[in-house]
Amino acid sequence: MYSIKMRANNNSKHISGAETMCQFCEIESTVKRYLKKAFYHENGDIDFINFKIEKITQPIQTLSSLVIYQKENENIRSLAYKNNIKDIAIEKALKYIKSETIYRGAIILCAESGERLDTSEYRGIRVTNFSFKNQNNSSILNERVQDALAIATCINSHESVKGELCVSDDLNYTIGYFASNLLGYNRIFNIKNKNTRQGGRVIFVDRSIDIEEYIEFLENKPKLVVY
Ligand code: PML
Ligand code: MG
Repeated sequence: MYSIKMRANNNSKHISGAETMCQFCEIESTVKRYLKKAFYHENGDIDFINFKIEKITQPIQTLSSLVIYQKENENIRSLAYKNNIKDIAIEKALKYIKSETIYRGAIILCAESGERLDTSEYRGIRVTNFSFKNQNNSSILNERVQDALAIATCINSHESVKGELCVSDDLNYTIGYFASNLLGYNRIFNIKNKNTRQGGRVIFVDRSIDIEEYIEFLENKPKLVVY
């Protein structure tokens, strides 16, 4: 297996990114797919693209996918409340999501105080070295949802994680989600207005988490998410 990572910018501003793990024979088609994604992205033209392709040498950990739920009027605060994530942490998360900075990865906050615990500054922590296997051929699982579900499953598989909030930074994609190990992957419709890049991913954790070990798991441990 090989890990493939792509990120593309314009004027140093993040436009598009993608990652997966695949077999040798799938590298070419995956790179082509990612080239297309980067060069024809609704977020705009790009002037820089970076690919990283690495052979996987570590053993792959298998994770069972979170279950998907979708309700008309899902509410971020009530989902967060059920996971013991405090209002102050949600306010902080929404500030990061609505800020001008476009992070490539996730921000990690203390679920109690809202204090930021990772030190990745403007980059954010990116979940990489994962792939998704759809055993059910479920119809709502387009490529975007598969990716989001895989990332959410990896993020929420750690016992010290209380939940995650995600709002797409794609200009016109208005479905986001709140995920937790307890409540699954809850899609939230109209989480943002159209025509804005405001978005991001925030992970809420217990302060006792071994943050270095958790980040190592998210970024480097090979993970296979099975749905
Ligand atoms: C993204 O790809 O920009 C994040 C999408 C998150 C929501 C996916 C969904 O459930 O529709
Ligand atoms: Mg995006």
